[in-house]
Amino acid sequence: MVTRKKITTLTEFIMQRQYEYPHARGSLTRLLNDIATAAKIVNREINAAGLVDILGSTGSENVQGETQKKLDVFANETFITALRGGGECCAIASEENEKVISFRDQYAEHGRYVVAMDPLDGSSNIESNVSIGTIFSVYRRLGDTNDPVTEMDILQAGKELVAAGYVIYGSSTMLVYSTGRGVNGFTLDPSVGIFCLSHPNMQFPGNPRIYSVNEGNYVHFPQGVKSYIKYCQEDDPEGGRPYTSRYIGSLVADFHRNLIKGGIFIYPGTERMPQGKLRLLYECSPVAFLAEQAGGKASDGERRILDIIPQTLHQRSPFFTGPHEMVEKLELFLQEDL
Ligand code: P6P
Repeated sequence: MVTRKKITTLTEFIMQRQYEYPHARGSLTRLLNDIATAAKIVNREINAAGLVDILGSTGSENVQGETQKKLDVFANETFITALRGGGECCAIASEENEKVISFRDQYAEHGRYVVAMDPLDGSSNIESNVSIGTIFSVYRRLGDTNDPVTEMDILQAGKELVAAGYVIYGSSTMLVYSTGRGVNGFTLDPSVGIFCLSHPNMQFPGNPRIYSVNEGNYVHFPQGVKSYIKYCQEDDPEGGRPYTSRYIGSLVADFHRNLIKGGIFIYPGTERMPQGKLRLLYECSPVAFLAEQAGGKASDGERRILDIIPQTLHQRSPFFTGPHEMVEKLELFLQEDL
């Protein structure tokens, strides 16, 4: 008889973890399941995108002035619909929307949580069939559940996160998340539409040797970043160098590879964009939360990302994240550069 390994589904795992929180009432459990449901729907559209007219641009731009892809809009609407219908989330901050989306229907408006998300990160890679992702983060709302939601409910430091994670739509579709007790990865079995635990307790491996940066911007980087990149390229077999350069241009895909294989992700500020490109609230903070839960570190070069309180929804931040020894080495080069 073939003995099959016990499969733990995402739903079972979330329920099991719920009992570890004595005051849990199931709200977060339901919210995370709402996110997983939306991810499956988006995954289906991404996989079918090449066959139906859903590739390409909508002809409009998002708040960032970036061309909106049709899948961007589809993903954004899918997650908003799922979260509104689930009733546990009272408001959403999304890369695709300039302002907070607060739910006014009598059910969701009293939700205890708010979500900040990038519904489809890396969407510029869609046409080239490169892995893209959804980044999500969950906070308890600050105000009273009977009061209208304001931006202040969402503009919280990443250290206040209740949960954060990403979905990577790649050769397989995975949902990776943490509620502050480690990072766990679930792979979608498309034949039955179930996320199954495939990567329990994800941690950055020892002896990391990958650095990820868009070296096309090298000449505009701060000197400390230039010095660190040269350090990565130096021939030092004892130190495991030269490191390997890997960069996809899709944050979720780059971070996921670095988490599994061991590497640092670098997106610094430049003279033209001193705060870099990545957004603090719905890109840097959730990824930083996962990085720390996986034994790593995330900083803006000086400050711990999770300590930074966003002042605006779409605020950007320089972003350095990965194994702590790599981030700390880069921070030393940056300090020498001051
Ligand atoms: P660049 C995708 O557009 C994104 O927001 C992140 O997913 C990715 O890490 C970054 O931008 C890539 O930016 O300037 O290297 O193309």
